[in-house]
Formats: sequence, C-alpha cells, structure tokens
Amino acid sequence: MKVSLNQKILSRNDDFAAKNKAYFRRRGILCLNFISSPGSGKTTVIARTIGALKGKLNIAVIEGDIKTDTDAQKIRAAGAEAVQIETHGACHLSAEQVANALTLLNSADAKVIIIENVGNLVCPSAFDLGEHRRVVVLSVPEGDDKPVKYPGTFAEADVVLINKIDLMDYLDFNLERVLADIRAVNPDAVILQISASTGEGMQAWYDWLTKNAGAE
Ligand SMILES: Nc1nc2c(ncn2[C@@H]2O[C@H](COP(=O)(O)OP(=O)(O)OP(=O)(O)O)[C@@H](O)[C@H]2O)c(=O)[nH]1
Ligand SMILES: [Mg+2]
Repeated sequence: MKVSLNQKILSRNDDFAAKNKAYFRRRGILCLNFISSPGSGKTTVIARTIGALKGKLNIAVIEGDIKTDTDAQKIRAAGAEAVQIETHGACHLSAEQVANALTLLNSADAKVIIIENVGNLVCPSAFDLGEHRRVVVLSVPEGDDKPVKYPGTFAEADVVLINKIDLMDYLDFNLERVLADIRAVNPDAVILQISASTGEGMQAWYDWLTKNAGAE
C-alpha cells in the first residue's frame, strides 16, 4: 500500500517535471537544480554568479525553503528576479511547485533558471523538477565523509562544487578522499573547488555555466 502511494506521488511529480522540461525547451532555457546540506553556500554561490555574469547571462532563480523568503531577498539584492517557494515543512521541492513558480516569473529573456532546493542531501534527489543539470554543493566544514554517507545525491550530480575552500587550512578535510569517493559513485561529474566568499575558483564555474547555457 505504502509503495503504491509513493509510486503515485512520484508519477504525478514526473508529469509536472515533463511539463517544466517542455517549458524550458520552448524558451531555450537551461535549468539547474542546486542541492546540498543547509548552509553549504548555495545562495552565496548563486548570488555571486549573478553579479559576475550580469550583462552576459540573464539568470532567474526559484528559491525553495521550508520557511522565510530571505534567500529570495538576497537574490534580488544581487540583481536577479527570484520567486520564493515555502514548503511549510516538506524537505524537498516538487515539480508541481516549480511549475507554479514558473507562472510567477517575469524574466521572459532569462537564459538560465536556477532552482535552489530545500537544504538536505536526502529527499531532493528523489524528485525530478524537469531540470537539465543537477549541481551538488559540498562545503568543507560539513566534513569529508558526506559523499560516502549520501552516495545517491552525489551519484546524480552533473557538477559538484566543493565550496568554502578558503577554510581548508583550518579544518580536517581530506580533499583526496572526497574526490575519490565522489568518483567512485560518479565518474563523470565535473568537480570544481571554489570559495563563494573570496571568489577563488569561481571562474571555472562561470565558464561551465556560460558554455552549457550556450552563451559563450
Ligand atoms: N568561509 C566561507 N563562508 C561561506 C562561503 N560560502 C558561503 N559561506 C557562508 O556560509 C553561510 C551559509 O551560506 P548560504 O549561502 O546561506 O548557504 P545555503 O546553502 O544557501 O543555506 P540554506 O539555504 O539554508 O540551505 C553564510 O554565512 C555564508 O556567508 C565560502 O566560500 N567561504
Ligand atoms: Mg540558501
């Protein structure tokens, strides 16, 4: 009984994901789904990216949080349009919520839509939102054991951003282990080391994004 209810929820989600995909295709938009633990730096990465690519790549953002619109406010302050979804307790975004958010976006000329999912490394990876690529952010203070503890999320990443590398010297973080553990479940992911605070390593991320958005 429980299995069949889960199947129904996922199949309904897949229907909306297909609609979202069609929406992105019609408009020539690249859609990214950002997944990570709370506080790994998703909003900071996205806000810095908006600032760095202003005038070159038009980015709009859909923010997912259990409560508050503070992340959407940060994105607007960085200069991009943002729609906030409050999930009121749900630990992930659904494709239906994203479909509703798309009706509220005015950015007719957006080339990229970034969806910042609810912060955790478990539930979001089970729900296709219709995105083209998944970006998983892992930050140094979280510890170097996360890829082995949450292999499913890392296995489905197209890009892994190892963030907060400015803190590497102060914390016990075995980078070689992390790289090997990600590679073990996902040989193809692009892995980039960045600091969204200092800007170190961010250019490689901007290059990946502009190339994949067809805006080189
Ligand atoms: N030292 C350092 N701090 C960072 C970096 N990136 C983000 N932070 C800080 O980490 C904290 C959390 O960053 P957010 O961008 O809010 O993280 P988030 O993943 O969006 O968090 P949730 O939306 O709550 O899941 C903030 O205090 C940021 O200033 C970084 O590269 N280095
Ligand atoms: Mg955030």
